[in-house]
Amino acid sequence: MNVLVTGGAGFIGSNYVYYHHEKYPEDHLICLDKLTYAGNISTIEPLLGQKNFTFVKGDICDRTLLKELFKEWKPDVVINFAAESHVDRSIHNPSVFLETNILGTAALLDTCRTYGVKRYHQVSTDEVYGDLPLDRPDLFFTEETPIHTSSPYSSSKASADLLVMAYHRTYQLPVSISRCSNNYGPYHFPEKLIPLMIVHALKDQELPVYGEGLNVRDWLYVEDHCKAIDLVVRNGREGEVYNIGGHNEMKNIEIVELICEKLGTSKERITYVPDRLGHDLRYAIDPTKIHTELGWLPETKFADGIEKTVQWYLDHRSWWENILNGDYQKKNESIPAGKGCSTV
Ligand code: NAD
Ligand code: TDX
Repeated sequence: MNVLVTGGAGFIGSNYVYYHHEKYPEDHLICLDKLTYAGNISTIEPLLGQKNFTFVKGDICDRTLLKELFKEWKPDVVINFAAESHVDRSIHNPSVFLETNILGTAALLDTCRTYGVKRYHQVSTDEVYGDLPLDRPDLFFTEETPIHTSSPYSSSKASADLLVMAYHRTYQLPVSISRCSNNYGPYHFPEKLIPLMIVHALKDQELPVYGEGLNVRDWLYVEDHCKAIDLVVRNGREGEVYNIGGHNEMKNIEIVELICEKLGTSKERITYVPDRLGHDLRYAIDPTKIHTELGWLPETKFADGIEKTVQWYLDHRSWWENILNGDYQKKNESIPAGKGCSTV
C-alpha cells in the first residue's frame, strides 16, 4: 500500500510513521509536512533515504502539490495529522488555524475525491466536545456527545470533522475520524504541558501552572494512540467516529508535581500564572466503542509512560535544546520545498 501521512514531522505524526514503518515494511510511506515551527526534520532523519519512505516538504493547503503527489503516488490511504495544534497559539492568532485545519483538510478531501482512496482518516481531538464539569466524574465524552467547542483551535478541528463527515454523506468518500485525548511521549514539542515542565525543570526555570492547576486532562501514551489509529484505518467502519482514551484523568498540578519528584526539582519552582482564556475544565473519554468494535485498549500505564517520557527527555537533550536555540529551524529551512527528499 502507498500511505500518505501528513504532519509526520510533528509529535504524533512522527511517532506514527516510526510505528507504521516498522510494522508494515512492505508499505510505502509518503510524509507530507510543511515543517512549521512544530515540525522538525531531525525527528524523522533516520527514515530519510529508506527506500519505502519519501519526505515531501509542503503545505496541505497547496492543491497543486497535492495533485502532483496523488498522480505520482496514487495513495491508497491518507492519514491527516497535519494541523496547528496548540490552544494558546490559537487564542493569540486564530487565522492560521482556520487555514491549515479547515482549508487544508478541505484540500485533502477534494484531492481524495478526484483521485480516489480506499480510506481518508482524520486525526481529531476530544476537544471538539468542549469540556465537562469538574464535579461530575460520572460524565464522559462518547461519540454521541454534541460538538461544543471552546477555543479557535477546537472550533477549527470541529469544522474539519464536519467537512469530513459531509464528504462521506455527499460523495461517499470512505472516511473515518478518531478523537483522542491528550497524548504524551517522545518528540512532544516543549510548548505543551508535559514536555514544557520537563524542560523547564531541567533548566532550573519556573514551572508556570495556569489558574489553580485544577483542570483535568485524560492522558494517553502516544504509542497507544498510534496503535488505535492503525486499527481504525484498517478495521474501523467507514463514516464512523472512534473516541480514543484510556481513563487516565489527572489534574494539571498532579502532573507537574510528579515531574518535580522524578527530576528532584523543588516544588517551589511552581508558579501560578493567569489562567488560559476560556480554559476547558475537564476532558474524559469513554473508549467503549473502539474497545468493543476493534478490541483496542491502552497498553502503557501512566506510571510507566511518564517514566519513559522523562527518561527520553534526559537522553535526548540535544533534540530539545536545538528547539530552544532555534537551530532546528535552520535545518528545516535547508530542506527544498515540494519534492522527495532523502537526506538532510
Ligand atoms: P504537532 O503540532 O506536534 O505537529 C503538527 C505537524 O503538522 C508539524 O509537523 C507541522 O509542521 C505540520 N503542519 C502544520 N501545518 C501544516 C500544513 N499546513 N501543511 C503540512 N503540514 C503542516 O501536532 P501533534 O500534537 O502531533 O498533533 C497531530 C494531530 O493530532 C493534530 O491534528 C492534532 O489536532 C491531533 N491531536 C493531538 C493531540 C495531542 O495531545 N497532541 C491529541 C488529540 C489529537
Ligand atoms: O505552561 C502550561 N501550563 C499549564 O498549566 C501549559 C502549556 C499548559 N497548562 C495547562 C493547560 C491545560 O489545562 O495544562 C493543560 C494541558 O495543556 P496543553 O499541553 O496545552 O494541552 P491541551 O490544551 O489540553 O491540548 C492538547 O490536547 C488536545 C493538545 O495540545 C491538543 O492538540 C489536543 O487536541
